[in-house]
Amino acid sequence: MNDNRTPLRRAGWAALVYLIAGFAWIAFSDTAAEAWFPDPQTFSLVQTWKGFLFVLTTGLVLFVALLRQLTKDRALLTLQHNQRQALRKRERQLQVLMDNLPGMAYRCRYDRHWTMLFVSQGCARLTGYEPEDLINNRVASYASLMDEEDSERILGEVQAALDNDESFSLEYGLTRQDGSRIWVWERGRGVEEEDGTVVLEGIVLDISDRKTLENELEEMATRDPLTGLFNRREMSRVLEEELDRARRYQRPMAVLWVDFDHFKDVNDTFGHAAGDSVLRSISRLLLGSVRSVDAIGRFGGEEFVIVLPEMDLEEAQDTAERLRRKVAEKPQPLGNGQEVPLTISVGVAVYPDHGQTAPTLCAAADKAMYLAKQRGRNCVAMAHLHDQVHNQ
Ligand code: GH3
Ligand code: MG
Ligand code: MG
Repeated sequence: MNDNRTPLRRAGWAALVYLIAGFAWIAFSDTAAEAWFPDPQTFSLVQTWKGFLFVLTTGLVLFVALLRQLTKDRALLTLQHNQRQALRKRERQLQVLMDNLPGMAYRCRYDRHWTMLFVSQGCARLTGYEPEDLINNRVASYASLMDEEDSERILGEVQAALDNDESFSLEYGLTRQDGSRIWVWERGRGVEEEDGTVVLEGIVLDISDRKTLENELEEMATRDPLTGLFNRREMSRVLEEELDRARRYQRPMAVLWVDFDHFKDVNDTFGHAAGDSVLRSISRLLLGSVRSVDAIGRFGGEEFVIVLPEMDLEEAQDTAERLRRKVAEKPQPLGNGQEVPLTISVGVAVYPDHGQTAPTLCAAADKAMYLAKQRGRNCVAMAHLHDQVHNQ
C-alpha cells in the first residue's frame, strides 16, 4: 500500500504543478499580451506564438521526464535479468554438485522421525529409497533406517551442537531398503526458519569402505592371524582392564595358563601345517567352551591365556578341569582328514589370592602350568599361595 501511494502522490504533485503553471501562464501572459499589444491583429499573432511556446515548453518537459524514467526502467530491467541469470547459474551449479555427491544432501525437520523436507537424487544410491519415498515419511522415515542403538547418542550430539550454534558430525550405521547395512558420515547444522522453527541441513556420505578398512586394521592390531584369538598385546590390555574392574568392585578374577603337551611331536610327526590346524581347532574348542565375558588370547607358540572375570579359586579350577577334559576327549583334526589325540596342561592363578598385578598373576599361573607338566601333563595345577610373596 505504502509503495503505491508514493508514485500516486508524486504524479499528483506533478499534475498540480503543471495545472498551476498552466493557469498562471494563461492568466499572466494573456493580460500582459493585451496590455503590450493593443492592436487586435498583432495580439492574435502573439496569442498564436504564445500557444506554440507553451506546447513546445511542456513538450520538452514531458520529453525530459519520460526519457529519465524510461532510462531508469531499462537499467532496472537489465539488472533484474542479470540477477535472474546469475541465480539460475548458481542453481544449476548447486544441482550438479548435489547430484554428484557420493551421498545425499538433505533438509529435514528436527523431530524424532528426521522428517525429510528435501533430499537430493543421491538418496536412491545411498539408501535404496527414492527421494519422494523419504520426504514427509511417505514410505519410511529416515530415523527408521538408523541403527536403533545409535539414536540416543545421535540426538544428544545434535542437541549439543544446536545449543552451541555449531555444526555436527555424526557416524552411524544405516539399513538400506534391501536390508543391507552401510556406515555413513553426516555433517549438518541447524537453520532457523522464518517462522522460528529449526530445521537441519547437511550431507550424508557412505563411509562403509573406510569403516571396513578401519575394522580390518583394528583386527590386525588386536588379533592373532592364525587362530583369530586376541594377540598378546590385546590380551595384556584386557587383563589390565579386568584387573582394574576386579579391584574397583573387590571381586575375584582368574587367569588360566594353557600349554599343549608334547606339541613339538605333532609338528615333527605330521608337519607344521598339521600343527597349525591343531592350533586352530583347539582355539575354537576353547573359545566355544567359555562364557561370553571371558577372554582368550594366544600369548605365543602353543601357549594360551584365559581371563575369567568374577571367578574365585574353586570355580576357576572347575573351569580349567572342564577345558582339560574337553580337549583330551576329542582328537584334533590335522587338516588332511586324519586326527591326533592331544592334551593340555593348565596353570590356575586367582586375583587377589595369588597376585595383585598382571605380571604377578601371569607369573603365578605360568609357574602353576609348569607344575602341571611336572605332575605328568594333561593336568590342572593351582598356583601356591606363597607364590604371591615370591612374585611380588
Ligand atoms: P611340553 O609338553 O613340554 O610343552 O612339550 P612341547 O613339545 O609342547 O614343548 P614346547 O611347549 O616347548 O614347544 C612348543 C612347540 O610348539 C615348539 C614349536 O614347534 C611349536 N609351535 C610354536 N608355534 C607354532 C605355530 O605357530 N605353529 C606350529 N605348527 N607349531 C608351533
Ligand atoms: Mg607345549
Ligand atoms: Mg610351550
